[in-house]
Parts: sequence; structure tokens; C-alpha cells
Amino acid sequence: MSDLVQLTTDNGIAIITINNPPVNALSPGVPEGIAESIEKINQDPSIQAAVLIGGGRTFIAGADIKEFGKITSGKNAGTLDLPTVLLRIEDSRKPVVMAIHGTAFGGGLEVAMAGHYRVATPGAQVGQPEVKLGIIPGAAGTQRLPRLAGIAAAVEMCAGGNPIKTEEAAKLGIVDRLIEGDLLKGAIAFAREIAGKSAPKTRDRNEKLGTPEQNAPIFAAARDAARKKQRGMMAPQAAIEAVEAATKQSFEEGCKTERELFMDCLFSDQSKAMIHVFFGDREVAKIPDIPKETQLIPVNRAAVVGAGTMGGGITMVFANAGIPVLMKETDQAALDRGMNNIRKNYETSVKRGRFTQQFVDERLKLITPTLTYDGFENADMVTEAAFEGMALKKQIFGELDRVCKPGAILASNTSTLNIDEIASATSRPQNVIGTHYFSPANVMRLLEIVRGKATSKEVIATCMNLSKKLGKVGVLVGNCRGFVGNRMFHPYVRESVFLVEEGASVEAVDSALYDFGMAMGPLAVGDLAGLDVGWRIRKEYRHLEKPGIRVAMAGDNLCEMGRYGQKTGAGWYKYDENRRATNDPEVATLVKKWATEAGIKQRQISPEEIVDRCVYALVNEGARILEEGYALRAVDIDIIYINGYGFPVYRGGPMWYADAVGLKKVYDRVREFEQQHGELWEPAPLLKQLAEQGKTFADFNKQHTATA
Ligand code: T1G
Repeated sequence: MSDLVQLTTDNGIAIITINNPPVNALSPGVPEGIAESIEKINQDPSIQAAVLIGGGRTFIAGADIKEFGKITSGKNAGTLDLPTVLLRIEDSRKPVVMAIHGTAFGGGLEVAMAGHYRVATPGAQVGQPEVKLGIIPGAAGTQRLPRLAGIAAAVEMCAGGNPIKTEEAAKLGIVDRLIEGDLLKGAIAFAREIAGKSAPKTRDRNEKLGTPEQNAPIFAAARDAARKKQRGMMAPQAAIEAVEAATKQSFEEGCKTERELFMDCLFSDQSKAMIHVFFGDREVAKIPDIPKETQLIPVNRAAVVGAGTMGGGITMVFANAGIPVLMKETDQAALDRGMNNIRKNYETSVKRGRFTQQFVDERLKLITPTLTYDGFENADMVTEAAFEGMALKKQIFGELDRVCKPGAILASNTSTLNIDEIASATSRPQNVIGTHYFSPANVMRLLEIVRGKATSKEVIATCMNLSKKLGKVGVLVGNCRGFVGNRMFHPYVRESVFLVEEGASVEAVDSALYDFGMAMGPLAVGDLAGLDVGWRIRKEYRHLEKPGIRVAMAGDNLCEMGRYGQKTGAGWYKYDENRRATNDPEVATLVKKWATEAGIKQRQISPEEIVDRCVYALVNEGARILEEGYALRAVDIDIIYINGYGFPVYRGGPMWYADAVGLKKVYDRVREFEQQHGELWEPAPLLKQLAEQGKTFADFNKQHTATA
């Protein structure tokens, strides 16, 4: 027996324990070990029934995702395929009870459903999250789940990919009994109860498969929902098709259909991209020059300076993580506004079912509004979220330096200003760091953690570790202007405005990027965030602009007219009282006038050019950032763009997308734009170098991880 799967007995009951930390993935050797155990117990007359349980913190959490690359590259040794193992479990003459704790996900749930019974600890989770990897269940999950839970729940779980708690799974019929206390003991007792009785095979249970009339509306609604919520993704539609096959074909035929759909998805670019993102989400937490065992600073009490949109959102982030937090403003009216916004946000979350009222009441108790620094001396971490001006930030950091205890982390939420200069206002630059949240801070997952020259390793390690507790994806970035996300966003937006000035309509630019997969077009994003935000920053840096270099003007001209976007009822688009956008012919006329005055030739522009101009602007700037060391790896940039800027996850992020297109092709296109539009399009040296070497940004990851 491999040490990955152990077989023991307890007075006539076999116990099959999976030991493949950290998540008991079905790595090579685990399916074989399970098959071997099933064979053994069927040859042993003293065994009346079996329990299969995960060692450590969870049941089986799925196939070993690391193995997929071997399958798609054809390297995969013929490991015993999972569906065959599951049939052996199901055909076992001795009933098998699956004992679930932690997360029975993907292949883990499929193993559990091949069992004759399932017991579970309350609060554990079961799910088929495969669509989040761009694939679908590949071991009869789409065939057995409807047989246990019915069609509607099975479609929802397989197409949506979200897990459910075992309490709900018990109601649906996926779990037969919830076990309070010791799971193994309870599972063994359950096994004794059913030993010797006829055990149902899941594949033979057809009573929940419904009728075509009942099912048709369910599948139609599911397809419609997937088209909207998972726009552009192939796996959700494939998952729905596979579940539908369970209602129209025999179990064997349905498994064949599922297998074909699974393989189509597995070999798709979308799946490769989404698996890259799965591992990337975890890779970004690894900082080469900060050892895993770096001492963390406990953060049990927090404080926020500023109760505006960002300050209020950040306050909620700490409260939601269960950390008591002070929120300071300079005047009562601003403080009241801040608290009201927080209450309104929570009310919305309760209405949407995201939080319970009880959860919200508990969180609100953790928030203490204040007009003074009283209590700041107890804070382990203070986050400044004041107006984006250097003088004010330095004044605040000077005050914090005086009131906060030694060792307290002093973080700024600045989105563009120099962390080192802010730190210079204190006597403790080693405790100063940037924590750049994305609006709305209590929703967006991305947190750029900005490393200052003096920032200590303990402070960095603490913030990286804390980001997960705060429900964020923390990505360490360097202290250049705009850090990583906004620095790349600048040329992306610049190109979108240039395209409008050159004759593309506002809606053509936005819809080209929307169809590419961006959550919103760049111009609509500008209207949402406020065109004046960028406009004010550009005015502050106007003196740095190189003479003779073309500058995007239409957006600034709109600002001069007071058209800031949604907040003024008009920007690139017009907005009604519900902020619903409509095209504004006046903007088209104005832009044409401004462009003519500026001598910009008008022309027809294809959606392909729009996408290339905007996305390759991201890639080119990303290449510069990588080379200068302001991002550790290309995948860090991908994770930033997916979690903070609505880049489509099924394209893997801008750098992954460029690798998938091929850097030679990207480089040639960038050269074309350089010839047409001048030095703004000068190819980044790293892009040129990798293109000429036939390499990828992923190759660059492996050799160079910047240190600061
Ligand atoms: N395969 C390989 N490695 C995995 C893994 C998996 N399924 N799940 C996690 N890891 C690694 C992860 O990369 C990290 O590594 C470490 O384990 C801890 O993970 C056949 C085809 C279970 C909820 O999609 O959702 O089954 O960074 O940091 O926060 O039809 O891991 O330490 O080197 O995430 O406690 C379906 C994916 C697969 C589940 C635990 N299953 N995993 O979260 O730990 S496809 C999934 C998770 C499939 C079948 C199909 C989470 C978790 P490192 P972690 P965590």
C-alpha cells in the first residue's frame, strides 16, 4: 500500500485514509491506492463495510492540477484513470462510506459520490469548482451529482463552480448524515449500521433526473445565466451540456459525453490560462528575498485615517476580518458621512445575501469613529486614506509618528505618490509601506503592497500575510509612479482616447475591449472613476511631459467643460438619474472638431486595431516594469490586472495573453505602431529581447525575480 493511502481496520470496518498533504489531491498513486484498498477489502471476509477519509485538514480537494500540464503536453504516464477507480468503488461488494471534512472539491466530490453513502462534519464544503479552471468535472461528477441532488442544484454547482456547505448538501441528498464530534468515529458507527444491507449505487439512482418538460427551463435559464455571468467562457456551457446529457442518455453514454467535453475544455487556451491564474494567485505570495519564516507582526487592532470612499471601504475590510478598527476624520460632518456610507454598504450586502444582519451588526460594533488620535497608540497598523496630496500625507505621517506605538505599521493607500517621500516624514521609514486598495475597497480583491526602500522584511511579510486574512490578493510592487497597475493603465487609457481622436467612436472603442473580455471598456471606466481624477494628476505632472510628444486631449477637454463622467451626469457618455449610459452625439461632434483643429487625420479603425493598441500598450509597459524590477514576475502583473482591472481571467492576464499570442507577433505589431505613432510606442527592450530569442515572459519569471 502506498503511504499516500493507508488501509487499517476497526473490528470488521475497513478504514481507507488518504495522506497526500496539503489538500489530499488525487496525485499519481492516490487513485491506485484507493483501487488497491477496495480490492483488498473485497477479498477479506472479515470486512463488512469501509470508511474512506482524508488525513489532515481536508477530504480530497480534487485532481492534482499540476498533472494537467503533463496530460495536455502528452507527457502523462497512463495513470489509472479516475472514472475506472470510481466504478470499482461503486461496484464494491462491501459498502463504502465517505467521511467528509474540509473541502470535497472536484475529483474529491466525485470520489465521494461513487461511495454508497456520505457523512460529513457540519461546515465542511462540497463542490465542483472545475469551471474556475476552465474545465468541467471529468470523472462522472456531472452524471452522479444530478442523481443525488437533482438537476437544478447539479447545474448550478457544475456551471457556477461555487461550493456549498454540507448542511445544504444534506438537504439536497448529497450527504446522508452530518456527524457532530469525531468524524471517523461517527463514520464507523454509520458503517456498522449499513453493513450487510444492500447498498445503493449512485449511478443507478435515476429518480431525481426529472422529465424533459421539467428540465428544459432549468437548462435554458442556466445557459442564459452563464452567458451573462461567465461571459466568453466555454467551460460553464460545456458543464451544462454534460449535466443535460445525464437526463437524456444512459449513465455510460452520459460519461462518454462528459469525457469528450472535459477533454475539449482541458486542451483549450482558456483552461491553460485559468490554471495559470490559479497557481498565480498563490505564487504572488512568495517573495524571493523574504523567507517564509520571517517574524510576523500581530495585527489585532487597526486604525484608518480618512472616512471618504476609500477610508470607509478600508475600515470595512478590517472590520469584516474581525479586527477592531478606529476611523478618524477631521470634522463631524465628514465622519458622519463616512459612517453612513458604511452602513449603506452593509445594508446593500445584506439585501444581496452577501452578509447576514447578525454578521453586519457584529462588524459595526468593531468600528469606532473618532475625531482625534485617541486610541491610535494601541493600533498595530494604521492605514492613511486621505486626500491624494503629498503635503497632507506627510503631515499625517508626521502626526502618526508621534502618536503610534513603536513597531506599529504605518501604511498609505496612496495610488500614485512616492512611498519613500511619505516615509521621510517619520522617524521610522522601516515601518512605512503602501497598501493600495482598489475602489470599492471592500469589494475589489486586489491589494498592491508597495515596498519602500526602507520598508522592513517583517512589515512586508506581515502585510502579505494579512492580505489573505483581509480577503485580498496581495501583490508586492515597487515604488515607481503609479506602481504597477495604474502605471500600465495610463498608456491603456491614453491609446483608447487617441483612437477616439483618430475617428473611432466612443462606443466602438469600449465595445471592442468589452468583447475582448474586459469587464468594462476604458472610456466607461473613466466615466465611472471620474475623468477628473486623471485630469488633476496630469495637470500636476504637466511639467514633466516631453515637448512634441502627442498627449491625449479629448478627455481633458471634456473635464474643462465640467464633464467628469457619471458624477456630473455626463462624460464620454450621458447618464440618466440611475446612471444608465447613453451615447452622446455631442461628444462625437466635439472630438471631431478638436481632432481636426489638432490636425489628426480621421479614419476607419477596426476592432482588432483597437484591441491591439490598448492591450499591447499594457503589455509594453508591463515589460518595462518587469525589466526595471517593479514587479517580481510576469504572473504578478497578470494577477494585478485580473483582480484589479477586470482583465478576463480566461485570457490569463496581459502578459500571459502576450505569451499566448507569441512575443514575436506582439513585438512586430508594437514596431508597426511605433512607425505610425512615434516614440510612445518604442518597444520595451525586454519585449524586443524575448521576441528575438523566441522566449516568453514566463521564461523571464524563471530567471529574474527582482529584489526590490
Ligand atoms: N492540485 C494541486 N495543488 C493544489 C490543489 C490541487 N487540486 N489544490 C491546492 N493545491 C496547492 C496550492 O497550489 C497550494 O500550493 C497548496 O495546495 C495549498 O493550497 C477530476 C478534473 C482546497 C480550498 O479546483 O480550492 O478535480 O502554494 O493555498 O487556501 O473531475 O486549495 O503551498 O505550493 O489554496 O487552504 C478541482 C483547488 C481540481 C480545488 C484549500 N479542485 N484548490 O485552500 O490552501 S480539477 C479544485 C482549492 C478536478 C475532476 C477535476 C484550495 C482549497 P503551495 P491553498 P487553502
